[in-house]
Amino acid sequence: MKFLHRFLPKGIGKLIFRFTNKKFICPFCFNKRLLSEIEFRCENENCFLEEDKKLADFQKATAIRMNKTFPATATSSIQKEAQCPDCKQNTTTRICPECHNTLPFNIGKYPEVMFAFIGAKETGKSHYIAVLINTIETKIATTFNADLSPLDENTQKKYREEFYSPLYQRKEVINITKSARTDYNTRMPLIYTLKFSKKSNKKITNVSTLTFFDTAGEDLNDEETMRTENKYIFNSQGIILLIDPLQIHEIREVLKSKNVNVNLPKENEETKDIINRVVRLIRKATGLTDEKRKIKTPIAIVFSKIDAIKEILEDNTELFNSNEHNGYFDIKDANNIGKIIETCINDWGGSGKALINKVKVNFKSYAFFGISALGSNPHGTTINEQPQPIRVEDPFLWLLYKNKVINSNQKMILYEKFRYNTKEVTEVLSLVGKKVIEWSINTGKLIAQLLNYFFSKL
Ligand SMILES: Nc1nc2c(ncn2[C@@H]2O[C@H](COP(=O)(O)OP(=O)(O)OP(=O)(O)O)[C@@H](O)[C@H]2O)c(=O)[nH]1
Ligand SMILES: [Mg+2]
Ligand SMILES: [Zn+2]
Ligand SMILES: [Zn+2]
Repeated sequence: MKFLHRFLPKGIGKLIFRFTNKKFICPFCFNKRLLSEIEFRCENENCFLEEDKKLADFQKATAIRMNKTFPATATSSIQKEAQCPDCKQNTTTRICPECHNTLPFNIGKYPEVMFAFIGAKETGKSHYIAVLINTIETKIATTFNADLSPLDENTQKKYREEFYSPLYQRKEVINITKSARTDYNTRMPLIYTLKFSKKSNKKITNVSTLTFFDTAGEDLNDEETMRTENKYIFNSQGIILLIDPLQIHEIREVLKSKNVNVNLPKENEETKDIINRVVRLIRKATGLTDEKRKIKTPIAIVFSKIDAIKEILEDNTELFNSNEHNGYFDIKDANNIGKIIETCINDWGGSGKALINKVKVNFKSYAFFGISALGSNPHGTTINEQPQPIRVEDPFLWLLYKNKVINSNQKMILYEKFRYNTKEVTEVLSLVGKKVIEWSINTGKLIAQLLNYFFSKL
């Protein structure tokens, strides 16, 4: 194929080569490579085993013995199957040439959307991911005619064992996330296929590969760890930054003064410092050194655990009424909620104001949200009932909307405005019209009278 391109006119050859040799980003090591560079791993249990140094490096293991790996034979287009040079058996296991992790079977086929969940220790990131995925699978699936399916066994197992089972089956809180420096499992993403279909005939209209990355709060205390262990932050198409209102000094003081009965967690790392690190990292990694230019990655600033501060937010009932969204991202509702949360952050005083300013100065696209994964405060390490989430889907849908995966109701709002305005304009025009006609008739009458008078004098 590569050879044939040489005989085609230069432009067309280049175009075909680019089309047939697209690039992909590995969801494990984040290297960008050509699809034709993807390698294979033999699946035959009886074939030779060999030391896999690249995979061992990724897993920080001393040595790993695995089935043999070998390059693809095609130089362009996506090769889905290859024959092991030793045992001659066919294999469909495709691996990243850099880190040797098994790649999602549909890599490069659909748009890839990666979301990074960040925030200080114990802000509620893991509980949020657990409840969000369940909410997408159940609620969003119905209101959006969508389907979220784990892409492989690893995702299915990881979600069930680390997120779903403790919360939904054993009714326990999820363990703190271990540092990716000591546990490579933390770096393993949850990868899903998200499909949307038509209500009428269930025809698939849109497919994306959706990847979620949980972060260990402690890894965000050090920029070097973030650069090496949390590469997804600067490779993601959306950032969800969680802020725990219970870790904010001013809010804790109000809660104490009102004798509100909640277990207050430790006051962890300042969110402001985390944003500073994230900004520096993204700027360095993407070469965005011009401080006048803003970061394009959309960032959702999310107040977690809003259930615990209900008493100091009591007038804001809207915050506690989940929105159905009904097949689109509801912009009007999001703006209302955003204002409530922004005001709340602003009211902390100096540090809250500084945080809002930092986000606005550095990010082109940002929005404020309020959510609760559990709906109530856990008792120590147990929860009383099934999670009763509040508004967990809002930031997620906003990021999908920003990535053009779903639509907002902005067009509908504009259309309504236009219709309303058209009605007003028509009314004004008909009034003006009437006046013009009246005026013409009167002027006509006057001219007729004048002519009459003029001719009678002749
Ligand atoms: N009231 C309330 N508490 C919550 C909620 N979600 C989580 N929590 C509490 O917050 C604690 C920390 O939540 P995690 O999800 O483990 O926090 P994390 O951000 O993943 O923490 P690290 O893994 O250490 O970075 C939990 O053990 C719960 O006690 C919520 O929606 N409401
Ligand atoms: Mg966690
Ligand atoms: Zn890789
Ligand atoms: Zn083999």
